[in-house]
Amino acid sequence: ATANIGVVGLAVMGSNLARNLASREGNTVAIFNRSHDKTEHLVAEHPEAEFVPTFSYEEFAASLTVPRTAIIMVKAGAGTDAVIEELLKVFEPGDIIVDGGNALFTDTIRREKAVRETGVNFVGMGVSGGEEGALLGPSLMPGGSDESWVTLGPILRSIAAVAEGEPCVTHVGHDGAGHFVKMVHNGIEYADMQVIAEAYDLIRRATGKTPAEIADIFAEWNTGDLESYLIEITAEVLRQVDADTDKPLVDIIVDQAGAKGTGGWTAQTAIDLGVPASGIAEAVFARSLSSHPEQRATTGVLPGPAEEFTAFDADAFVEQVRLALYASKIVAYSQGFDIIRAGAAHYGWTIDLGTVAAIWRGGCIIRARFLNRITEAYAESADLPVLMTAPFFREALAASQDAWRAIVATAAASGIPSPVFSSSLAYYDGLRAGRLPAALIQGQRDFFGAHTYKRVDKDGTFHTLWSGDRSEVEAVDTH
Ligand code: NBP
Repeated sequence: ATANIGVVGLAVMGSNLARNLASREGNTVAIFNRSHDKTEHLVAEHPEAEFVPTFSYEEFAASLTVPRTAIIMVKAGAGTDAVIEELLKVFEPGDIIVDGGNALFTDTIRREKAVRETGVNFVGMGVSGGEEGALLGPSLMPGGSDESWVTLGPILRSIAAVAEGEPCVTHVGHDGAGHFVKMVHNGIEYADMQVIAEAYDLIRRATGKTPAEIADIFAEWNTGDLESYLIEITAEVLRQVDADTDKPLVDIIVDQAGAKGTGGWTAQTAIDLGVPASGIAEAVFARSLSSHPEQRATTGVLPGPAEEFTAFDADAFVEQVRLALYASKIVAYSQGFDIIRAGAAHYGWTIDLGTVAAIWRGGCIIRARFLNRITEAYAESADLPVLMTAPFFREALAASQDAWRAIVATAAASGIPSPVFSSSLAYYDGLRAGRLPAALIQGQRDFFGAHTYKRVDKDGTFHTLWSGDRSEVEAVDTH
């Protein structure tokens, strides 16, 4: 046995992660793929890497030093279960199986429980940063047991991205905590991308600026509070010109956004946990709306404004949009951390929210300067009930909200869709509201379903005899 770590699954993510591992001092990497040609190809292409190519699970296990540690990077779902089954035949108690695929966290909880019974450790690990991250340094979100972190920690620290001197990896929490946090990362990513898209759309429609001019605006924004990978690549995409037509590429791309599902998982999980992550959910729905051409054929059928608005002062409008984007982004992150906190409480994980923000500063798609502020907010107050109530964010929201309201109002009046700008504002005002019409909802629920209500002036649970004499009775709370 000569390899200290192994990788199973050598498609783009697995081979890049294997190369990343092999490039770090002291690592020898056993590699295995179901189809042998990928293994042979990787070895042939990278003679410089310390690989031990293997062609059976037995050979793979025999090449690993004990405790054996293998990272699985195969298609999430049945592929992962198939590989775990094979590895369990050749691994021994104390060995570690890491699933680096995009697994649904509930699958990870199930797998961890089943694998633990064999004495082998199972770690579900979120990996963010795409192909380039896997090769040069991803943000890593491992869950699993404390015991496996002892062996895994140093290896993962050596391959992770580095942000401000710190490797972007932490032991997030037990069993499915890592995949849960990765899922929420992706949900936040959906919202972040959508608010950027809404900003671009509003600027373009209201100022008539070209995509290249708007690229300059995003490049400028990338030097301030909004500095982030997504703002940076937005400028690149907007500047791209199509070689065939000489038009901006963004005008040639079909306007139907795809999705691989992790944003939807985040929204579903938020609903299951009762967390109002409306910005993230709206971002998921915005993609689904875009992808239904048969429904969108209602263009010109449904009445409404002409989706036109001309900004009187283009520069001032652009600045208002920047502030609206910033405020909506704060809401999306606040909602995302809310989901993590609720998930941790529900599943019994201890998750340090400030550290989660810190390990997202490098390697991953939502890496941003902004995340430092989140780490600081939780360092000051670890049990902050709503992230955006931290002083820094409160001040940012105070400074941006007039612009935010103006932009949402303009978008609504002009018929320009801005689902995340506007739903984030509604959420924000919902939190601020002293009293909500939820009281009326309770009245309605009591009317048709005898669901009872509480009173503001005394304890207890009450029901009005709506179909009787409409007097109130104290009810036994069965909920
Ligand atoms: P794919 O998701 O395309 O999966 C292809 C790999 O899965 C190949 O190695 C294939 O082996 C293997 N595989 C399958 Br399919 N079924 C298998 C089975 N029953 N037994 C053994 N191996 C099986 O690869 P990827 O795009 O490199 O992604 C790998 C994982 O990383 C996925 O879970 C993905 O969601 C996750 N991820 C991807 C990104 C990204 O940016 N792409 C980012 C973060 C995480 P074969 O060669 O024999 O067919």
